Amino acid sequence: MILSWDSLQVSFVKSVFKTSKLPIPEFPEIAFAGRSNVGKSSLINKLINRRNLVKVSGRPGKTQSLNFFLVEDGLYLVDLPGYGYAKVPRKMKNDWQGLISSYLINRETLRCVVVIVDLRHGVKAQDLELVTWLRGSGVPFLLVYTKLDKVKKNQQGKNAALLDAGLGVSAANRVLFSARTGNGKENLISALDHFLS
Ligand SMILES: Nc1nc2c(ncn2[C@@H]2O[C@H](COP(=O)(O)OP(=O)(O)OP(=O)(O)O)[C@@H](O)[C@H]2O)c(=O)[nH]1
Ligand SMILES: [Mg+2]
Repeated sequence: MILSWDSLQVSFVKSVFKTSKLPIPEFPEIAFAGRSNVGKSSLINKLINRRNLVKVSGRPGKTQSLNFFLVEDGLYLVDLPGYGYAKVPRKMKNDWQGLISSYLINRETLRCVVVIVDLRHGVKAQDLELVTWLRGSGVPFLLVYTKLDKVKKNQQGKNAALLDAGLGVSAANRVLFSARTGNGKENLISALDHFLS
């Protein structure tokens, strides 16, 4: 599927809190996962050139449902709730986990899960857990190390190498990105196109 990512028609479709409410799987899908506050929603906004179509906040735990966005009548982008936010009650946490893992495993139209990690931090247990689980489950994923603008130039490569080693990926299989500057957007797009083609 060939898309020009520059001037896309994107519309919000729905927020989903239950597996039974998922939209019909009629289009290829890309889902965005990562810790609370890592920048999932910001990354999607940058990707589609929209300032705030996807709600962004300084408050972790902003996105609490699976939010579906339709791109050009032919692709769903799915903003997932973040993990690792301690203040969420345990019962709710389990419900989310159930919803998200069943979505990721069963969604036949899901082409790729973009796993977003903060380039400033080392590997977090939950990131490794997710990546390991996706690998074991055969769900295709792409790692994106974000907030590149927050890391000094001479530190960027070192941080990325530590994440690569900790998560078990090669430099060819991840993308460095900044939602603030748009740095890395071209690489992200070509990586995504690969999953969509
Ligand atoms: N400097 C910088 N800030 C960023 C970047 N990406 C996101 N942020 C900021 O990080 C905060 C969280 O961004 P969100 O996009 O809401 O993060 P999220 O992962 O969707 O968060 P939840 O929905 O709560 O899980 C906001 O204050 C963003 O402006 C980036 O690349 N660089
Ligand atoms: Mg969000």
